[in-house]
Amino acid sequence: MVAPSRHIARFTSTLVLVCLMLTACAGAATPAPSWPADAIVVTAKDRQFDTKELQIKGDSSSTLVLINKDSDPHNIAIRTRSGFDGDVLFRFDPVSASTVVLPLGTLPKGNWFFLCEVHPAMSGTVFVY
Ligand SMILES: [Cu+2]
Repeated sequence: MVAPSRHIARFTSTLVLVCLMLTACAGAATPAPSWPADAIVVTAKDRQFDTKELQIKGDSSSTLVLINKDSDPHNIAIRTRSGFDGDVLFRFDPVSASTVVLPLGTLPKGNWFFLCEVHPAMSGTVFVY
């Protein structure tokens, strides 16, 4: 028969061990992405963007969020002309089935164009005001 004090000691050490394991697991988990309330959020699903027009404040740097729900890779490139013409104002490499949060920087005011470089039919206009 184990003395009650040894019982408590064993229970306490087991509890400490479980807590340490839980802490280690929580630390290893990838945190859910978060973004500012005024971020430009675009969702890609079934090879379509959920918007054809992005309205972006030109005076301050803003944040772009792409939520890609497809296993297909998608990205967003902002260019001064439609398709692959004109200058690139912003782009990032395509991602699959994930959410990316990126600083847009300060874009020049004007009417621009965006597209997915993998699926150019996924496109729209950008209004920087
Ligand atoms: Cu795409």
